[in-house]
Formats: sequence, structure tokens, C-alpha cells
Amino acid sequence: RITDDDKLNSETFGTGILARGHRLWPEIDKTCLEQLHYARQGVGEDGNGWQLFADEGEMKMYRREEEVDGMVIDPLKSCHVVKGVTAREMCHYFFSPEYRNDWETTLEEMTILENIAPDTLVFLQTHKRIWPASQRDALFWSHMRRIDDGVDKDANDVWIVCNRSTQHEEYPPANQGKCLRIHLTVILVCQTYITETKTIENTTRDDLTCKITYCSVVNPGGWAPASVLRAIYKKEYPKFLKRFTGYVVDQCKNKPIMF
Ligand code: 18C
Repeated sequence: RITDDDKLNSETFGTGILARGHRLWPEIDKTCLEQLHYARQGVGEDGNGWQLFADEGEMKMYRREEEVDGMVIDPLKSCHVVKGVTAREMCHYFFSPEYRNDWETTLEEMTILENIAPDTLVFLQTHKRIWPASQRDALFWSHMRRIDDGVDKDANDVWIVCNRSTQHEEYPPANQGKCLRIHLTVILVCQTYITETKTIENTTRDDLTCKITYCSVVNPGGWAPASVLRAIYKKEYPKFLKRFTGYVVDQCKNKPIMF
């Protein structure tokens, strides 16, 4: 039985308690933990096969060249450091559908197919077409939660959003032949750091640093030339991370800090 306290906890702390009875829950929970573990591994001291392809100030992006059946699925790992916002604020703007159109530049349409819980949604998105290739859509669950496993000891708090493709009976891929369906696994991991001399009560935005790790693997769902895909990645991923983080900083200015 779900109590009012459970509801409050779910909304406030992202425990996933309201989503627990859902058919997708075992997969959501398992994927979040796996992806968090993978994101925490970083790229290793010597790059470990990861190639740096974008290096702009604090933002670093790495990719590994990988193909499956001739299709490029290069995994991406990126790190960024942003001042003046918390991990929860970053994740809030990434997860919440009402802001997506403000920062997601490749989006054409977004529908919420299932509202599983305040911290767990299923989305269908159509993305802009790159002529002459077919248009792409993506159907995925999205889950936001606070991580309290004691691993990041120096951080004040850790929040994640994890997105992964799933199926939906009423929305099969290539419905009416319009779109090819991409397959994605994405995790955004954010950690808040506060100036050492401050406590939560007397912290101002000048005392906040948010460390971000964003990892993604996108299968384009149908053949596209490798060189074209890699050119899209190279341009679109840095554009996304700069635009998204800049958007969150702007939104949070002059608002009370949300821990
Ligand atoms: O994580 C991000 N966004 C989340 C919320 O929307 C969510 C969604 C991810 C979908 C990403 C896939 C987008 C495909 C877009 C098609 C190409 C459009 C390019 C338009 C250019 C004007 O997790 C942030 C995602 C940041 C995405 C960066 C671009 C990734 C490119 C992936 C290419 C996929 C195949 C495109 C096929 C083109 C064929 C020539």
C-alpha cells in the first residue's frame, strides 16, 4: 500500500517507490544501477580506447568507434563542470517534459505515452529529419532518482536521469512507414559540490559546483553512412551539452536553490 509519506518521498527524493509495481520497474532499476556504474568508470587514465573529440573549457567529450551490422553505434562519454546549480536542478530540467523543447534542438514532437510515477515516464519523440535519410523516432522510459549509496563521499549529493528504449504495443516501430526507430541508452549523472566552509543553510549559488557525466549509445535503427553519422555526433553532442547546461544555469538564476 502506498501512503502519502511514500508519495512525498518519491517526489522529493526520487526513490522510485511509486513505480515499483510497474511491469517496467525491474528493468528500470537494473539499468539505472548498471549505467551509473558504467558512468562512474570514467574514461580511465590513458583514455582506455576513448578518443577525445570535443574539448571546450571544462567540457570534454570522448567516443569509441563501434559498429553493429555495419551501423555506427559509437558510445559517448562526456564530462562537464558547471557553476551555480545543483545536481537535482540539472536532473529536474533534463527529466521534466515541460522544458524539453527549450533545450532539445533535434526534437520535432514529444508525447508522454505513460505517466508511471512523478519520477518515471515513457516518451515517444520524433526528431528532425536529415534529408535524404528517413526521419527517426525514439520510444523510451525515463527515470530520475537521488543516489544515496555512499560512493561519492566528497559530493554533497548525487542525482541521475536514465533513459532507455522500450516497446509499446500501440506504437510499434515504423508505424505507417514514416520513421525509423532509434535505440538509445542514456544516463546523466550529476554531483553537487559546496564550498567547504558553507552549510546547506548559508549556501549561495556562488558556492555551488555541479559535476556532470553524460553517457549515451544511440543505434540509428537503419543504415546511414558512417561518415555522416560521425559528423552529426561531432556537431550535435557538444551543441546539446553546452545548450542544455547553459539553459539550466539561466533558469536557476534568481530562483531559490533546489537541493
Ligand atoms: O539525451 C538527450 N536527450 C534526451 C531527451 O530528448 C533523450 C533523447 C535522445 C534522443 C537522441 C537521438 C536524436 C536523434 C536525432 C536525429 C538526428 C537529428 C539531427 C538534427 C540536426 C538538425 O535521451 C540529448 C541528445 C543529444 C543528441 C545529439 C545527437 C545524436 C545524434 C544521433 C544520431 C541518430 C541517427 C540519426 C540518423 C541520421 C541519418 C543521416
